[in-house]
Amino acid sequence: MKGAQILLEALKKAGVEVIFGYPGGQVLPIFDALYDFDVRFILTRHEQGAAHAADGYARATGKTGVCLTTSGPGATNLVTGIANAYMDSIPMVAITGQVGTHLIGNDAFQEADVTGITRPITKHNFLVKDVKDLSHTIAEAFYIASTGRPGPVLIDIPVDVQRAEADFTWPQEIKMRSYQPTLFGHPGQIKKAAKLIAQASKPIIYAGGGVITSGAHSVLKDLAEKIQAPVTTTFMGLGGFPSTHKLSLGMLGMHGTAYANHATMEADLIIAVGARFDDRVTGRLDHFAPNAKVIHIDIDPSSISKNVKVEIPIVGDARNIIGELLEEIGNVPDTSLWLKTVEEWKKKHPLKYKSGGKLLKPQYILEQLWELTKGDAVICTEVGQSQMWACQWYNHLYPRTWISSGGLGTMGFGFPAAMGAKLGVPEKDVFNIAGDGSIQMNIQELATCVANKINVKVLIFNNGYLGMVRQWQELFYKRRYSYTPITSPDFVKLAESYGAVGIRVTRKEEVRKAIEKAIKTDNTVFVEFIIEPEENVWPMVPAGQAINNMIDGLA
Ligand SMILES: Cc1ncc(C[n+]2csc(CCOP(=O)(O)OP(=O)(O)O)c2C)c(N)n1
Repeated sequence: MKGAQILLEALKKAGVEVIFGYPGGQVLPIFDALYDFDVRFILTRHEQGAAHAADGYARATGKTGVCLTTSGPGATNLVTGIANAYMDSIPMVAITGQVGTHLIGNDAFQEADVTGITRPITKHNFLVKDVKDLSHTIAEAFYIASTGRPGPVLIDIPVDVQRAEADFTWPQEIKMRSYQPTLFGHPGQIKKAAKLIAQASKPIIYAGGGVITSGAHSVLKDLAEKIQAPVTTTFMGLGGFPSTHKLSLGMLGMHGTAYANHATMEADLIIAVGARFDDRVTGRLDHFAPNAKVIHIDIDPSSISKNVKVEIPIVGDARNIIGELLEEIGNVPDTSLWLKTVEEWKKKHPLKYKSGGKLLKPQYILEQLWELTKGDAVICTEVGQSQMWACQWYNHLYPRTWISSGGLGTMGFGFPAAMGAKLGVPEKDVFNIAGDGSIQMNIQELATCVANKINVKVLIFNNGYLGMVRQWQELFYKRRYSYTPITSPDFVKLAESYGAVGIRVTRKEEVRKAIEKAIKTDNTVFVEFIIEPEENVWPMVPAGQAINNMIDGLA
């Protein structure tokens, strides 16, 4: 077989159902092979869209997302999408064409050193120089991307390798001496953890994206209920524990709930599961949770004690380890007083916003969206205030229904990610919550949606500003709104010009009807809500402060 055919056969063996990408000179042999190959190919309108769509597909399904582009600019246009997947530990295989092997290093037309460029933002990358290595490399790439702490893997394939011939082989099993993720917890550590849990009086569970990745949501609930510990999730962990549960504290950190932040700071034991103590969560590190001992369950040993010193690390898969812990725990702590204190915080510092007034409130829109979907939809977002309101004002109940750029905070992620998610779970309603700034970053994907009948519902919260930056300027730069007011096209006409549907909403009474119409419409829909321009996200922990040092403009 030719290299290009080997690639496609290998993708099929790896279970790939959909590829997002864009053609060009150095992938012509692959596109020629694709012409009559039985796999769904989605031609995006920008390579960045392809990377984010593969990422959204992966988050919605748990499978590895795949994108394919040409060399040079095609490959460099993937960079943000790869970095985004890397920061959020999303399994992705990115395939790029490369100039012929004899030209590499020559500054050839559309040559870019993409393995060099992506080394710090991939879990691993490969340059395939011999067609005989191709199928095995692809098998390894999928194995690396999807196991351990998942992440993006890039395979760069020179055009002559795509044309060269070799036998197709597919390994039954991948074994790599240098890469063997630990799956089960060390029994000694599990015992120690169970003991510490029994002695705690103010425990909390701090659950991150690893809960979603490992499918630990149901055992996590068992653990929380067994030891009667409140649960706070990170941004990446939303949906890992139902936010309507009595023990739920919602999200912690910079825009977390006040009660999650107070509980974290007061806790005497933090059970961290698949979370990495990033700065948006910890705030000022030397003030973080001063009285807490920490049990840290994580599949990636390099994240243990990286930011916060840990008493009991347990390396392995979160679902396995929680299962092991559940078996080991005999005595459970008495947390009744602690839960009472938490309830008081919840009563004293609920999430709130000022309703009334003429202008639309974004929080109200999200409450209506929740009422209409009851947590069953997939909620994707762009980045900014609208993203934070979507964390706070929509109840996240199920894993893989929250798709948002956490670590990198990439404006322009949500729309293509929603497209990928909808292809992965077509039976679900998929929404993208967008600011008027972010949506303009990958708006070209409207054409991809319409051409492929991918019906995503984009709710644009139009405040006329790059709102989150404006909020910081308001609070910390004396309201000097330097280049944050932003104009937009007529989103309704724009959607219509692409063959999609556009709706504009200015009044509260229209909100519910508009969302209902969007859900019923068998097409991509842009719903533009003209919202209060200077609404802020509260509470907020100013950068560099301890997380119980919150400001709340409504207090
Ligand atoms: C690609 C990219 N560029 C810049 C930023 C910095 N940034 C963070 S939030 C934000 C404003 C987002 O504005 P908008 O999309 O209108 O959403 P809003 O905050 O108003 O809800 C900006 C510019 C970013 N996160 N990503």
